[in-house]
Amino acid sequence: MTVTEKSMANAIRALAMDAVEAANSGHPGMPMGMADVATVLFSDHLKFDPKAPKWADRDRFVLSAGHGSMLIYSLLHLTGYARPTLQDIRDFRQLSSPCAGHPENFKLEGVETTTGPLGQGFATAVGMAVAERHLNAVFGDDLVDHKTWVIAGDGCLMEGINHEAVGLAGHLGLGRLNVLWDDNGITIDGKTDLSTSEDIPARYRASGWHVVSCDGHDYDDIRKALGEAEADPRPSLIACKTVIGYGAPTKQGTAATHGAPLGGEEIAGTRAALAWDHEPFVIPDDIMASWRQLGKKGAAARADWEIRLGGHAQAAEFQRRMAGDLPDGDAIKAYLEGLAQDPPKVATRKASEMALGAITEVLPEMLGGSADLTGSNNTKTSFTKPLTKDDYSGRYIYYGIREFGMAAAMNGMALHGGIIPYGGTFLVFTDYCRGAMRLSAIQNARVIYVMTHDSIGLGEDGPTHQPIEHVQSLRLMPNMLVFRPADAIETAECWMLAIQREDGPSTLALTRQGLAPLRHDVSINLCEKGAYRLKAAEGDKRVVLIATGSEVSLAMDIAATLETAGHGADVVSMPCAELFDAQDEAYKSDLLGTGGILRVSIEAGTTIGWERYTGLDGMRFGIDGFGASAPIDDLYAHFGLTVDAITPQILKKIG
Ligand SMILES: Cc1ncc(C[n+]2csc(CCOP(=O)(O)OP(=O)(O)O)c2C)c(N)n1
Ligand SMILES: [Mg+2]
Repeated sequence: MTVTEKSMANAIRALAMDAVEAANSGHPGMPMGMADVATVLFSDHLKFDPKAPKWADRDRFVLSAGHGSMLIYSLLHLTGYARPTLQDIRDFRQLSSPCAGHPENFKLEGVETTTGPLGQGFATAVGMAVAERHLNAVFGDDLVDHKTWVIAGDGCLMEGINHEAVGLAGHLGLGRLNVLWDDNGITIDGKTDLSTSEDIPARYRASGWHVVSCDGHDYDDIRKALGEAEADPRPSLIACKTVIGYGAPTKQGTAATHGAPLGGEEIAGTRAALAWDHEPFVIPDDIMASWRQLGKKGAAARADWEIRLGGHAQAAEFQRRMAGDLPDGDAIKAYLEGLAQDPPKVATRKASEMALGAITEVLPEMLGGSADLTGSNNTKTSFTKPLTKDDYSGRYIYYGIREFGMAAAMNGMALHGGIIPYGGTFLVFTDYCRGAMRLSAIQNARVIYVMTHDSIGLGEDGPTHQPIEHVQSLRLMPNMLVFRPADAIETAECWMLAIQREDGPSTLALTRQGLAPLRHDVSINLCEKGAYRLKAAEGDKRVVLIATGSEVSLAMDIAATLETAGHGADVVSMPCAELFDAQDEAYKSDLLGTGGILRVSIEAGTTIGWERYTGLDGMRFGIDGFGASAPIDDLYAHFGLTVDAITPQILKKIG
């Protein structure tokens, strides 16, 4: 008997409901509802090879509705990826299993991106689609010619970030992006008409998308819609009308199937309704064989691609870029040596632009952008012409006022490979980016956030624009490196550390205001250890001043005053607290001072957390309320961040 598509889809349904039941937790409804659509996608459209999950020219498949993780786990298992094994699926949601609650890109090959926070998978896929077009423009059809497919739910489309992602994809004409919308009319609270009456197809069409719909349980109709989507030059939304929890006799079509085990009785009823009379986790040989056969169909395309790569003039450069390796040589050595000759007094945002000039010249994989603050973030260089719908070879994206969308798209580019994305906005608007920054960190994605206007130093725009808690709160985020350089040389050093870091994101917090040069020696990257002694005490050491960014020169001035008063003071510049934390104890205690030495921190932001370095008996200068609107010098005076305000307090403390 030939195996029907329905029975292949039912294998997904069975694995999903049984795994959720075994874990006593999870989301069976979505995989059961989208099983038919996914079966058609994997059999007729998706270009993939389970034996080569990292094949650079594979289609990218993003399960944006990450709660339906059992859908992707089932598909990976059935089509023949090495993992997940059946045992992995049996252990769904257990510590030992790569089948985590939501798909994690670092746990399973075939999972292109971590999803779960609704809307972000979709927005990440936009970045993957940009990466594909850009690399295609650089390396040609022979090496780069693939599509990006997304399965998204009502929630992904309802999130605010969807507006940003859809707008960007439509504007950039990303025709190889196809989104399968699980149009089941259900979310957790019940029917979608509880909370929305939006005309979603109209919104997409108005944004330059092609929209088509289908009955998500009718194979011919699904096939037709997917074919139309592939053929259309615009990005496509395929509205797949589905029944959540398809097959569950009393619960299908209801929110009850969304996020809870179906229960023994309902599962028995589902088995009967689907005519699936196999034990839990048992896939009959003929159905498994059909799936495995389907999983082999991409091998020939992959072999052809390998041959094309082998004979390609740009093969080595393509492989270097996809591997994420930097080219040989020191990208900024000459630039740094030039700086050292005549260190300029510039804002670190300007110093960042200068460093980027040198870096983007020699690193073609750098692809920049800004959320409508190009002239303020100083993110564009003469080597990065605009990336547009008409010229994808460009290396600069005008993201528009879409901070969250920009950050998620950058994740997609980094995860796609071949690109090191960087993008800017004001530091205060990291609040808008934060969900995606967190996913950069979780996913070990090399994304560089260029965040300018990093304190009250921006002056007159006032408290809404003045970051207070931002630097410190980003330091709290695991695997995020936060750099706050103090002058042009530190800025260039921090840029290189961010670029050299292959396994995670970095944030550069940069000033609007000019900063005096502090460093002259460029023989080694002093920022590498996160903190270093910029000035050693001349007199008998009583104080260690620890500062970052714009406050380092203030610390130098305070130290000079203390020395004049007969008290030796070290100044420690700490451009990256996380890198400093990673040093050995000897380095740390030598730098911070021990045994009766007063430690003082100065940073124009929250003082919370600085006890970590100053100890409870140290002193912390910063700002623990919101900022204010005034010229910069007035603000520093108002918040007590001046030599005159701080020095007497230190003198009093050391008696
Ligand atoms: C940003 C975010 N907010 C809330 C949630 C919690 N959540 C998970 S699924 C879901 C409902 C999603 O509805 P839909 O996409 O229609 O999925 P379906 O119920 O159809 O499977 C919610 C609110 C989340 N994962 N991410
Ligand atoms: Mg839904």
